[in-house]
Amino acid sequence: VEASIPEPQRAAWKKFTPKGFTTPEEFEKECVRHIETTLARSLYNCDEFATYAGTALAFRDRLVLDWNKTQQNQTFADQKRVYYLSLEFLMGRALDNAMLNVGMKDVAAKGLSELGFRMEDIVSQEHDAALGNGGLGRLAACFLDSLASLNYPAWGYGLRYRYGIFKQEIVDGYQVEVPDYWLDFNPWEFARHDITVDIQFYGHVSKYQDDNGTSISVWEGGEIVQAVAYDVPVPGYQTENTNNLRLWASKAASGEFDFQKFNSGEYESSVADQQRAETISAVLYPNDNLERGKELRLKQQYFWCAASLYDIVRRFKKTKRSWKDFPTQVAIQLNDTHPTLAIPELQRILVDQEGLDWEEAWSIVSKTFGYTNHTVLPEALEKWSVPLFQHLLPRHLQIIYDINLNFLHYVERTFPKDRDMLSRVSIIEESNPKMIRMAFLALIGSHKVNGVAELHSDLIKTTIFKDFVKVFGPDKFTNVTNGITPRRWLHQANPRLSELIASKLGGHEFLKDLTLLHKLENYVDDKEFRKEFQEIKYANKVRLAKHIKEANGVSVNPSALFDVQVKRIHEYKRQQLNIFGVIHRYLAIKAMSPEERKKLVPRVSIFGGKAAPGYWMAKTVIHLINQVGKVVNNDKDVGDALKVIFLEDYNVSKAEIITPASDISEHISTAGTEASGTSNMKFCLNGGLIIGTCDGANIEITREIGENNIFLFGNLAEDVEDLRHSHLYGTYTLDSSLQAVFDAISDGMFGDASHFSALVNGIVEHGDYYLVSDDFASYCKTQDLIDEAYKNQEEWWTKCITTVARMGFFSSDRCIDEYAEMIWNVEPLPPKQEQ
Ligand code: GL9
Repeated sequence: VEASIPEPQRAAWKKFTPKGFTTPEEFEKECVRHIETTLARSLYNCDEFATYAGTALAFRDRLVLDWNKTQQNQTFADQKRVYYLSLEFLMGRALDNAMLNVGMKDVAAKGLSELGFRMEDIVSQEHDAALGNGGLGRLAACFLDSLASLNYPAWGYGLRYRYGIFKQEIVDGYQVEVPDYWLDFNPWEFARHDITVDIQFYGHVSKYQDDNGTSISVWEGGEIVQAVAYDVPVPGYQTENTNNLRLWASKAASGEFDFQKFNSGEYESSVADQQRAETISAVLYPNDNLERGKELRLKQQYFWCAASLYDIVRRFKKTKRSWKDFPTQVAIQLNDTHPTLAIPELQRILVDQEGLDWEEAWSIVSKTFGYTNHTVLPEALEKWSVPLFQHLLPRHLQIIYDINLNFLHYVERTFPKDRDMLSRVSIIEESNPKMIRMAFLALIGSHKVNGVAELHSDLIKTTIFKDFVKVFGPDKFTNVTNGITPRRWLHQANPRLSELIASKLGGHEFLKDLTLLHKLENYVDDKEFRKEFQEIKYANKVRLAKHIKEANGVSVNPSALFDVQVKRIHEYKRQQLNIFGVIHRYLAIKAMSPEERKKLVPRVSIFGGKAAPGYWMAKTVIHLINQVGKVVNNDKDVGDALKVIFLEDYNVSKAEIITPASDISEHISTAGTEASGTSNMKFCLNGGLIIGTCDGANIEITREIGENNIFLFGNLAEDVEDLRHSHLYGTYTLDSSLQAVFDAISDGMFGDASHFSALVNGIVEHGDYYLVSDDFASYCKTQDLIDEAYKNQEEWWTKCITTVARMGFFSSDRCIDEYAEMIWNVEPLPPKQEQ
């Protein structure tokens, strides 16, 4: 029942609706009030953390007012909404972003300094919201920012993990994982204990006849876990529009059963039940581009899909529209296959609970969903075993079989001569045990499928989804090249550059329309502008050097060329190619005379990234980087010519310091393996150049900024298959400089060689699947070109500035407009002007 203030009393209410602060004094008043009353602290025990909390709560108050209005507005507007379903939202810190979006950072900074604090120190007190692994989760966070900033009526749905991605510590050169408990103080979430959904697991399916004699399936028995909603406001930039991110937490259902147990003295076991229920949303699976088929993961997926769909359907039902309107009111985007269960779940709701017939229901379902594919790596494609599914979700298995049957009938009619086709496109893989191919289910149940960069979107049509292009035609498939939000990745991470650009373009309009950056090309030759641009890069490098000194105890020269590779550690991303290149450089330096060394461009090689806890090869790479760093950084012959740094615990807030400080960043995946990459865009937007392969969005970046402004190398995707074949069956000889690197490793130059034998043997003996040796010579040659290019400073800065000016295409705002038009068919809903 919806309660509401009666009309005659609303005037009184409106009189007292808070307005939010506008001056430093008003901000201070709010901040101090929160510290004194909400936190029960005083001026005698107020540290930086308490001040962060007071500041966050003061801004939260402002956000909540906008958020309430936005949600009201969306409810009354009665227009189509977007629901973005993602198991990961890698949000990072919220305060700085909230201050900038609301446009009150300067006001707060003044207020804080009057209270005796520095903004920078306060902002860095916040714990990252790290509910994601890497690019996929960060993309979801950028999309939420753009959806809110562009006034789209949109909600995100995810899981409220108690533990986000683990914290990485480096101990004796090895990665150690430490749990990330981040909820001690989280002012950005609102527990909605009144918004709950009961979620069923296990049990069995019974068939009954209804009054008309039609048979109906009922899912009975099993156990119930409760989903509780936690809402997080997502503010747009310079708009009152504030969207909602709803995260579900699991809790034991407070049913009679528990109560009985409790009363009969089984206190312990009733508490154990509760703990078991709570494990569903306890922890984020820390794998990137890898699927492991664990039961708890499947439970997470169903729990979240079922709760979200129940919520969406409940909201739709309030409009009293007929079911056939559902796809005109609701667009659901599946971020990878993780939420694919939403498809059979909606079919189940419509058929089993709402009584629609199968065809009618399926036509609604398949118009509602869109599916984004984020990888072609076979080890990342989700498959669930049929027996596990049968056990956990018996009714869904039946529904999937029926979806498959209808689909295969259609394929059989359309391609009567191609018998093999049926087994190739079947949702069920006829293995032992049988497996459910989630990507096929997602594709069949969606009206559009998209990849995340042009090459990737082409590849899915010629590899994993080849047959489906024949079945559905090419129009079902499309591309939306990834993007990043310029608010966080330029304005927030690099405020000085943002101000410099604003001073030339007449304001910050470019943060809402990034294509305006092209006007910077007028300043490429402007002496004053170039000088300031360089000074900003230098200041950002000084800041990173300071961080490196504090974190690693190594002094690096801010005038050196900063070469950065920060991303999850994965063989396909080829950090091993980078570190072998570093060793090659080290050997070259050792062979030089002191005079020759002086002529070198000094270089700092900076690495960062987490390895999945069970991924041994990735952990070996981390170990090798650290060992090389230990040797190189302490070698007197080398000095400033080369430093090797591994930055611990790479995350969003560290990325905000690292990204603006790079001269060259590395995006060097084996061609055809990195679906898009998004940090490549971030580095370019911050005036760094990149070295990269013809892979993912590097290709569009090259097209936009021009071949002269990027350092491309290596084999092409179309040649990868043949090269792999030649490693296995041809006569292949290893490049001699790579051989020298391997010799140095086996000689024990970087410690016990046996630690690295798997890494080396993977290349020398086991087929070099990621083609490190094939690309090594071209990689090293390109690194030499970079040194040469850096010596010509005038030309270097021309490249950097030109790159920034041509990054307009890579705003996530552009992505969201493309999704809205091509896939969702939704319109923005501007905030209502107050009368
Ligand atoms: C990824 C791709 O590997 C990236 O190339 C891509 O930029 C992002 C976003 O589209 O998606 N796919 C994928 O599984 N991950 C990606 O980063 N991994 C995770 O973050 C889990």
